[in-house]
Amino acid sequence: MKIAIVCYPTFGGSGVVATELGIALAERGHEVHFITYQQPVRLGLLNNNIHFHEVHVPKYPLFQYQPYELALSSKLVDTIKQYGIELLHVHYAIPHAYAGYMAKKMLKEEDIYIPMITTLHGTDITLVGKHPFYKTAVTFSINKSDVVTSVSEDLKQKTLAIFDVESDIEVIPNFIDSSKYHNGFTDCQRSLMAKDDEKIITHISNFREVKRIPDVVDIFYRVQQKLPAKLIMVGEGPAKEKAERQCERLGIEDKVLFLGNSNEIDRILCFSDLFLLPSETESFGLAALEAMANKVAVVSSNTGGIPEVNEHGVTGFLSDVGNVEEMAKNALYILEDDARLEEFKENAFKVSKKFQIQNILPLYEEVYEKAYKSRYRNSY
Ligand code: GMT
Repeated sequence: MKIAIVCYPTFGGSGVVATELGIALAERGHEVHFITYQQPVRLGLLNNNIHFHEVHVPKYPLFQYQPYELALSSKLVDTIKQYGIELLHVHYAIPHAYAGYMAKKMLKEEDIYIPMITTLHGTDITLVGKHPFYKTAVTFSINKSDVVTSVSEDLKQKTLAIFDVESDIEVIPNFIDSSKYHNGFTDCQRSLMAKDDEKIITHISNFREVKRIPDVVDIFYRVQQKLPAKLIMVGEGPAKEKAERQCERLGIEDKVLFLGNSNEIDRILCFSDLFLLPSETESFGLAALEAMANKVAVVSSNTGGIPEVNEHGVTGFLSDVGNVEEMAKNALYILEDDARLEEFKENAFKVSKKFQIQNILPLYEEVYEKAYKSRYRNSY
């Protein structure tokens, strides 16, 4: 099938999922066209089955805001026509589903019927999407999608509660491709990061407020008072600088490494013992799943879809948002006994297998088939 994928090309979870999905579809023989404003960061080399089309938004002095949706929908129409694309899959409702619907409408004028799948990822619903300034348009674009998928049951329920959704929502969880994680790197050099007796705790995110970065530092501060440990912070975002200052204030700056964005998170997770995800809201928690696939136990909040990934007492522990005292206690419980730590790590790995790409990809292919078959009956 010829599939166009629209996503954010950045390090955010939705962009990562869209990119990995596109790569996997291409490996299965589909022709995949990424359409976005920049080559997705997780996308490596392009080939016969993987194409990238950049959306350009020309600057004009009159515009206070560049009309990205307009440029995107034009690009979609042109690319779909040029390559005979059969299906459009947009990741993150805002503004992709809206632009996708416009493209679908324009193409219909030329008797081209293209089904649109919208995958909801989280903040497009729980934070941004429900804002009264966006809600009407987001509801409209969800209802005009031919298939709507959400990355967790929790996100599905929240979408149904917040929006007046007429269409059914299929839950297709996020996935990992563990063939990409070797975990036996000959260069998994833990000694570069920490001393032998130190445990390594990791956090990976885009350092936005919703991730509760101060809680990550606070939990680590409590843990390192009881056992030798290092904290590795991976990612960039608005909350990073404040976290650096918080570490200085607490006098733990020599125990915390801020690595910035990385395309090699498996190398970092390879020497990590514990992953922290104390988020305010999290529709799924892809970073936690990636940690688990690399045999890393998880201490997290119990918000949103995280309980669908991190199993309490099995792969790690879950606490109420903001309960840093309990999260630190749970982290210590896992870390202070080597045999117990090993058990949590193994469990994390085992549970992550449920989310193997081989199990999830056919679910997407199924909805593609369904949407394609009913393309003439779709909503316009
Ligand atoms: O919050 C992020 O890390 C980025 C955001 C995005 O849309 O790029 O992530 C959301 O989508 C991910 C992939 O489906 C989920 O794993 C994250 O839980 C979700 N983030 C939130 O709900 C806050």
